[in-house]
Amino acid sequence: MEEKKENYNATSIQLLEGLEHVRLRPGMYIGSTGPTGLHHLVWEIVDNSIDEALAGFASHIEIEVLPDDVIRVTDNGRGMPVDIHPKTNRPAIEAIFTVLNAGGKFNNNVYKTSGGLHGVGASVVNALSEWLKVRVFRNGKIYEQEYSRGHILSDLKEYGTSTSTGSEVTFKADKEIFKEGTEYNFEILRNRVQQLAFLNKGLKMTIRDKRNDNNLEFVYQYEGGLVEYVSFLNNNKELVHPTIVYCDKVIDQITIEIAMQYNTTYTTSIYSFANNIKTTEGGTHEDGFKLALSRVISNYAKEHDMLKKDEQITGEDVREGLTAIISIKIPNPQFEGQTKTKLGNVEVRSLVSQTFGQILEDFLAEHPNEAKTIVEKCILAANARVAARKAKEATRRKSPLDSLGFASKLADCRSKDPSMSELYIVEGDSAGGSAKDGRESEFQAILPLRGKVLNVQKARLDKALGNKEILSLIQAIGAGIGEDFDISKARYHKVVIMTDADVDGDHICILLLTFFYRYMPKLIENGYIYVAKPPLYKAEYGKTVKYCYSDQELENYKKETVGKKLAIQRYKGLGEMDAEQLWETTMDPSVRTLTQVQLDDAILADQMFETLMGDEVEPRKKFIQENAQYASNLDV
Ligand code: 28G
Repeated sequence: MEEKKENYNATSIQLLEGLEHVRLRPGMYIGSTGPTGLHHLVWEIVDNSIDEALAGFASHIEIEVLPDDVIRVTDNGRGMPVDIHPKTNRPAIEAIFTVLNAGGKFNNNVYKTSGGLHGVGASVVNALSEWLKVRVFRNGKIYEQEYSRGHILSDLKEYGTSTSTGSEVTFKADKEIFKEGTEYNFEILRNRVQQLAFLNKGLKMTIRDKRNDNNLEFVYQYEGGLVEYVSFLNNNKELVHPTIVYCDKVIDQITIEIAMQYNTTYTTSIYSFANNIKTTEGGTHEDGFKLALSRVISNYAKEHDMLKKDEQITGEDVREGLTAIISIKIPNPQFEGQTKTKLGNVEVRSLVSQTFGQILEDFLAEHPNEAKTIVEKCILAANARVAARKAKEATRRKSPLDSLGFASKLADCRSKDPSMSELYIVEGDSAGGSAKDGRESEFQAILPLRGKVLNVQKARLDKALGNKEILSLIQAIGAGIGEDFDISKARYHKVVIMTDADVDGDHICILLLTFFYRYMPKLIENGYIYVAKPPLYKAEYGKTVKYCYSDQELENYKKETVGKKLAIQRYKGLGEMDAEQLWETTMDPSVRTLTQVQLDDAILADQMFETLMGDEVEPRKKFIQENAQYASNLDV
């Protein structure tokens, strides 16, 4: 033993200590020894192949999950160097797998693109593998070497001939380290491989699962890079404009690739990456993008006189409905933040802001129609934001008569127990009057909505938010609105929309559903929203009265009563019913039909709303006619 130890030189001791430390504290190098850490091994190796691709030498990377959860990664690059290093007198490849890079702490990696700093993580993977085998195709030959738990098992062997070049690494994660198991989740691997293909334009990436007979294989190659990524994310979404805005520039060794496009949803999907690592906490690249987006769109709106007095577009407004990917490749990334996923390089902020700003400016100038649509959408978002804020402020005021000078028309119920209480939102003052008289005031509250006000054909949602009745509604429910909404404060666990069974009634119903969907979605998710179904007909003979809720029901009743002299009244609106009739047909819990609104119904309503509020008159008319049954079809 003594003699053997003396044979070690200083470097080999250091080297052994390095990989021993990886095994002692694996979490420091791969984050955890759970599933995330296990999958991280794959990415460390794939990273090296990607570096070889970014250096311009590899075009295809294959990842295979072999039986027993063995991973094989192959690239068609130059092949890892096998020449003898003059100082150590050992093949260069050995260092790649056995020398731990100084300061190679988890997530603190120095970028390797074209700088030739390959192999940062290979030694870590080697240290944490039960066995690892590397093959190099180079110089017309095949080389091979095997390791176990970081130790060299055999010298680099040279055998056979090869006409191609490249590297192949095969390894089995060490069960002694990954105590929760070494089973890979193929979907996690596939998903990230696809993402890497999007992030590295033109690179072909193949992934296979060979653990069973299914032989799953996916091949990804995106010549359009981030343009294809955005188009993939916006698939199935309604687009605001057809052309994806795209920037792909290299400045001072920094690659800036950005793609963006608006859809008609209200959610923002901005994803940023630095050196293919997702920067969940954002950073200077994302800041630069956001700065440019606000600046350029605001300037465009001003320069084209698109803003009314007092209208102002904020950063929030220009991001509504936006799908954007920002990918930066930089030689020395600084990762900061709680999870080291925030890009800190200060020079990147203005670089991205200037570079992308110019691209966006040019895009708007060259696509005037799309520019107009985009900027108009942002102005709409700005107005909605202002309206929502006003509504919020108004509903926060305690007094029922606020500075806007309106008194709520709410006829509240006596019960203070929300689980027992119902709020009826009733179209029209006269129906509201009947509902107030006919209700069971212990647990039923009535809020009349003046149909005319709401039925302004082109009222946008933000206008509705400025509407006194809607403000009363927010106040009545008492749980706030938007982000501040607190379901536990809701004063009623049943909110019933009761509108006329006609086109205008449907229209108001759709508007209310849209309102709830956008500003109080929790009410819908919790099943608090209902639609009441008033009768369409009253049929009577002698003293017998029958209410029919559909044409079909009336037809059936006519058949049942042949020979009788039926008096049929068609209700044109709730207003035609007196208090007693309204109670009997629509409000009495023992006989009424209430349809609970599902989230899907609300999403549909939201889409309908967009169509209803569009500028084209004809399609809107047609749409209203075709969907006149909407409220009654809710229960499908
Ligand atoms: C298959 C799975 C993982 C790799 C290469 C290619 C080279 C390389 C890798 O060199 C050391 C430091 C700077 C030159 C570089 C080959 C230059 C010439 C390479 C991989 C030596 C690393 N010929 N392919 N490393 N550099 N693929 N795939 O790991 O000076 S690692």
